[in-house]
Amino acid sequence: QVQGPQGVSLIGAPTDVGASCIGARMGPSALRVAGLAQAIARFGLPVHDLGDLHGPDNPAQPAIDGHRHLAEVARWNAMLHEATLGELRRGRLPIVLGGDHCLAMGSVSAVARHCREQGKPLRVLWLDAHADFNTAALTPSGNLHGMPMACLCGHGPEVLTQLGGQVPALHPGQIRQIGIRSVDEGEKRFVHTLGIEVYDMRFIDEMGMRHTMQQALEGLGADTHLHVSLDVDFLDPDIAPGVGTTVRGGPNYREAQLCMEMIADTGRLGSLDVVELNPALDVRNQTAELAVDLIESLFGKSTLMRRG
Ligand code: 6HN
Ligand code: MN
Ligand code: MN
Ligand code: MN
Repeated sequence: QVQGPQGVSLIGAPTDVGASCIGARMGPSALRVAGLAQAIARFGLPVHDLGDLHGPDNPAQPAIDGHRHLAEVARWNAMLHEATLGELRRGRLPIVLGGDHCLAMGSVSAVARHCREQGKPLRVLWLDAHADFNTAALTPSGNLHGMPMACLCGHGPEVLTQLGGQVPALHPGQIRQIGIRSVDEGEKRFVHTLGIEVYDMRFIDEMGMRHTMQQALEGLGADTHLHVSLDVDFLDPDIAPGVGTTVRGGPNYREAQLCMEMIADTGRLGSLDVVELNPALDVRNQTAELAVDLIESLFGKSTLMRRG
């Protein structure tokens, strides 16, 4: 059960400027159609849907110096940074409705700034099939949705690393990556060099989701702010087909539920991204509905049921 926030704010960021495959721009609508606001309101929290941010279109241009659409990605993230920071300062729990995962640069940098101002520890749970630690020199695609972790850790173009007013926005020790199963060669070496704690699918297979989450959540302080960045491709494509970059062998329905429930049990959830949902590839909005179902668990649904 979420403790503390005065309410929840939904911030739509309908863009796919960071991706090759277009369609994630429809993510916010699909999540609203799947009943996200109503589902959260059932927990007795006021929900403020701020509507969608308006930013540049996807120009569909090739990469320049290793980055595709750098100016557009910077614009979207500057707006999202402001919007997220504003909601945090109002004491609300922001939920970013993506949009592709480049948006985490704006949201997480805002969360990091807010925690710095409040003197609160921050932990970021990165739920994803991918590490998203590419740089211009390492990327096979130039797509900025493959680079938000690197930028947040201070490795990337200044216009992105400086979004939060302090570089780096995040230190490797604040990050836990879960569900990882597709990492590019150079990116893999970089993740090792930085010393990121990665709970990849091999780890989850061997240790189980319960042990994985116990470790990922270990050492939280009483006032630690937990940010969850949920890339929908974290989930197994059998249950979540509505994603541009599916990778086989992700967490199944029960594993994903347990992951969310254990986060809920901490009572520390402070902010959330839901990204990479691509309704153009979905089947009857089932991936959006699954995301809403999982977010209910993240807000403590199962705990409430257990208590009757
Ligand atoms: N995502 N590692 C690949 C790349 O192009 O950098 C895929 C990135 C996917 C990013 O799903 O958020
Ligand atoms: Mn991602
Ligand atoms: Mn991904
Ligand atoms: Mn908090």
